[in-house]
Amino acid sequence: MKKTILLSLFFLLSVCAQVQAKSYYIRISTNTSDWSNITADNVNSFIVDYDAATGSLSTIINAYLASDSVWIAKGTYKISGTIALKSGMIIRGSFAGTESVISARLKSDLDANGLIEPWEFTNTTEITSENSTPTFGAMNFPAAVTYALVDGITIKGVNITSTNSQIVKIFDTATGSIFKNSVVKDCNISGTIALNGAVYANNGTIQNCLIQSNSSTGTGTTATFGGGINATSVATSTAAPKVIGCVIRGNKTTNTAGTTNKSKGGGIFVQSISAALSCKVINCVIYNNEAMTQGGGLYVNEAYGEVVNCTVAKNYSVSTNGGIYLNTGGGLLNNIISWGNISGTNVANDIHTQTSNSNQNNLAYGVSSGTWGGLTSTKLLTSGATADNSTDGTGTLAPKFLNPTIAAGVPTDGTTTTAMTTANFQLTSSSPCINYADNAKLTALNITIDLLGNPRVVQTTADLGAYELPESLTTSISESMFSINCFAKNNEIIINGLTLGENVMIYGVAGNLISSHKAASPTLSIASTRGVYLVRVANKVSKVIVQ
Ligand SMILES: [Ca+2]
Ligand SMILES: [Ca+2]
Repeated sequence: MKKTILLSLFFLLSVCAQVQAKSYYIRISTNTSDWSNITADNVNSFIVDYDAATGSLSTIINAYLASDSVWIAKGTYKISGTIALKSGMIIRGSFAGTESVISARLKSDLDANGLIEPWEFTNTTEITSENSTPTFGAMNFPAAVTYALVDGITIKGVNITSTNSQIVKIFDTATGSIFKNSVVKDCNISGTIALNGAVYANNGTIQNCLIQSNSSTGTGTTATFGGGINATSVATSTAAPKVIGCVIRGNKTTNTAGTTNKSKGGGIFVQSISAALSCKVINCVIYNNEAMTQGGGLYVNEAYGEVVNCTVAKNYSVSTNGGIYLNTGGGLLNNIISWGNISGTNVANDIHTQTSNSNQNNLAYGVSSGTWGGLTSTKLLTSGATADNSTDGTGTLAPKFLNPTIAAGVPTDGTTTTAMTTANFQLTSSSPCINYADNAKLTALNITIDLLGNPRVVQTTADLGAYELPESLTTSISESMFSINCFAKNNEIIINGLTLGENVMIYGVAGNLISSHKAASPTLSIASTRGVYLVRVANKVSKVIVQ
């Protein structure tokens, strides 16, 4: 009996040893000080050198097992094949190589738009391809993989000309998989087959990602669906894909075969196969994207898709329907701002619905020369010719964004590229979109934060679009002045003593919100021009003068 117990114990310990997840800390081989804080036992934790001359990141990671954890230090890494996730595998990047917890990764306003966004890690881990025209995507969450996670990776400049038609793919049965705090930019896919966007999800969650300046170019007679993202549930999907808190900008879908009806959803294409597999797009900003046919920003095909609290602006379609296109069958639009989208020769065109779309509800904001059939909302702010279509969005009925782009469509030169990357579609305090949303639509989806992680409902009612305007200075609780450790230095406002994740708001002296930030470290530096500013943290406010 005793022998049996001992044997059982031995067996149990063996099993435990087998399932022990291993941790791999990868660094650029010449960055020898990276991960010097880690004591590798070479049993369960390893420090791995990457050398571009002798290896590839995909070969390294693909040798790891399910449930292993991969921490990748800063630098540019090349792949010679697709990185294939395994169940439970966690890949995280953008470490300085000194951290021992993931929350210690530094963030900064890399694109200078006044916001420190969830994907803006200071020490970027960038993945690109060894080959200028590879025949493989960068990252796959293969079928039957469950609960794999990618966090803090930038995929840049991967160009595909082959039958593998996406840069990142989450397959239909990749249940619970998450692609978050990551960037996919400057990637191009082309081919004669159906193309499905830089990121193609049949399942899983794409959360807090920047999808920027990707293109999808069909060279055959088959259609292209989505320049930036294609979120499509299929019959075998174990759950529908969700796209939450992303910025999707400067993406383009085209078809060079000359058939204009074959390029849809420049920013994102959404298609749901059933009510049970309804794709969700929530708290996203979709701007300056471009399609040839319909839905320069967003194309919702068939029924069941649900788009909530998104800002869709300055997108362009060569043919018709520059902003949002709801195809027959429709889908739901709720708490949307759609503004400044155009098609053809400068025709205002924000939302196009079909008269058969009977279940769009709540509200939309925008200008359209298209069809508004089925928008049954009693809270439609503006429609048709009555709305404001001023290019800078400052008119009486405009949404009054903080710093929108002026030109529509994808950037064509350095000036429009900078305008896109530095744009800020937060609302200003005079916007008619403030406190105009239907909270119930957010409650139903359990959404409690906005794109930046700030509370989604302020002043009892949510705002339209992806950003909630923080509590204003004039209506807030009593502030205690001069109590924050902050000062001006070299055209920067420096704030010390912050708690991780704490919200920092910068206001002008008139009480207007200039920018909002989330503390990623105890000290926050905010580039500022000359002027007088009010810095608010919680219920404390201090004045700072930048000389
Ligand atoms: Ca930023
Ligand atoms: Ca509000």
